[in-house]
Amino acid sequence: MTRRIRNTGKSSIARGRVYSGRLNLSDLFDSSLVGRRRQVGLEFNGREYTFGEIDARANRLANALTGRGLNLGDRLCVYLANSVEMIDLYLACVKLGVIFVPINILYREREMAHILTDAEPVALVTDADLAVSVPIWRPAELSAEAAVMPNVRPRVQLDGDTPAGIIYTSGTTGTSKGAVLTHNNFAANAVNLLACWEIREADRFLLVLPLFHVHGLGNGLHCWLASGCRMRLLARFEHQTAADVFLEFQPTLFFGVPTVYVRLLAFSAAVAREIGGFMRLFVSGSAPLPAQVFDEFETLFGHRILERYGMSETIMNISNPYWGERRAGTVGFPLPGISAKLSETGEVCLKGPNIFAGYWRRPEATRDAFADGWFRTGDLATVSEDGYFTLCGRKSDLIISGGFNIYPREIEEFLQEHPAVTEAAVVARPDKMRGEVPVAYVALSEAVETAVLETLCREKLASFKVPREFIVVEKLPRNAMGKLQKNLLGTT
Ligand code: MCA
Repeated sequence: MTRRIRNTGKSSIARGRVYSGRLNLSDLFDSSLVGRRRQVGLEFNGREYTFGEIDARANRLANALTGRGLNLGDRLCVYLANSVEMIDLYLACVKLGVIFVPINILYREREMAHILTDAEPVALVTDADLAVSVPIWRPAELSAEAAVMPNVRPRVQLDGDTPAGIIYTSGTTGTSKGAVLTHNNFAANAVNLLACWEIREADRFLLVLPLFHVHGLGNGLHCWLASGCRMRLLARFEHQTAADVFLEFQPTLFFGVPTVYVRLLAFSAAVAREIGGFMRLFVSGSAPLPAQVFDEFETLFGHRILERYGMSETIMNISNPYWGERRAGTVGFPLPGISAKLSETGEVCLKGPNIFAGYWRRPEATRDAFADGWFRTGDLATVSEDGYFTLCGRKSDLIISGGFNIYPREIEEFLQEHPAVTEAAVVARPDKMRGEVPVAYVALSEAVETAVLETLCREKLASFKVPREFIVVEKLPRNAMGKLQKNLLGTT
């Protein structure tokens, strides 16, 4: 007897239609959420969650969000610390094709205002008391609504070009742009990191980085879900308790910014050795890792940190090898599928499936960011004979403190709003712990205590942007054309 295979799908010819990455992020995560549903996938705040529970929570929440009117392509802003609720929201958005817009939890209202106007979200999910222009949804209310919803997967057809998230480059008015990252961008990144850093189900992953940035979200959360390993998530990194967490959880995999690694150098030699014994891979990024930290870390923990290079617009681009030499001070080679070249001026230009779709509602800025199809990163680099990239500066004025980007112009404009401040210049001061910290030079028209300026900054700006020192000068150094010469301002 011949067995007949019935083709149940209706076929049609849709010429010109692009079928892009129909195995979208949701499908990629299903290897864990469905495939390993009885396994414990997550530990948070002393509770364990199986992948099946995480999937069910996200399905129920997705149904609750649909009930509140969210649809494919809508934006949802999220201003939350790392938590299970934040993961629920992200996965629900992924399932619905709703665009997830995380906001740095350290931002103040002033810094969020531009993002809320620009992204035009349906709502902002937060438990903070904020006076903002969009509806606020409380996580506790959403969870209560979700709890009575069915655990049924939303039926939304998505392809790989669907935007999954918008990551804002900063909160500044005018200059802050939302980088639109698609399902394909995130998927290409996760698949690359799994392959290149050998991330497996057997890993135990300690995630301490904030989920509102690409490092914690695109690398952290995605590598966890795509690999099906067990992840312990912390609300935040706390150096005082970090040694205990390492010893208790015994991770094999850890992602950090250089500030975190500087903190880990304070562990005793015995503790560091023990941690080094069960750890498999330490990865560093978001800011340059000083070669001295790399060396000291190796001496103490017996591991060479793997440094890599990424951006919000591109997720990961260039990485030191897992096998092979991890060279201090360099970021290694372009990841598979990614091409990198240096422009005439030494700027890193990139092509690949990881490159974002463009800036949200900014066609001009998007056009400017590309040259002949290559994304211009704004980062300057050199390449060694054997192909290792070394970053050596930025085209624009940027300070990186503890892995957070600071645009000096934003702080300068803020300071100049004070009636007594006639001029302000913010520059980077090297800092052993944070890499760099901002320092402000101000010219005043009338006497004002610098403590007053500091308090103002503390009230209105994210803590990492508050200048660590205010230096009063008569006037700022300018050249004959009147252009500010920041290089003449001492920072030590
Ligand atoms: C920092 N602070 C926080 C938090 N993080 N406060 C509350 N919650 C947080 N999650 C503030 C504190 O208010 C304090 O400000 C200052 O940071 C330092 O706090 P401390 O306890 O001394 O922390 P630390 O040991 O110095 O460590 C800081 C940190 C933080 C935890 C490493 O800098 C951090 O989370 N960095 C990660 C940033 C990140 O994920 N960047 C990725 C973006 P004050 O001193 O004023 O009181 S770049 C990216 O995504 C690209 C793609 C890439 O390549 O990765």
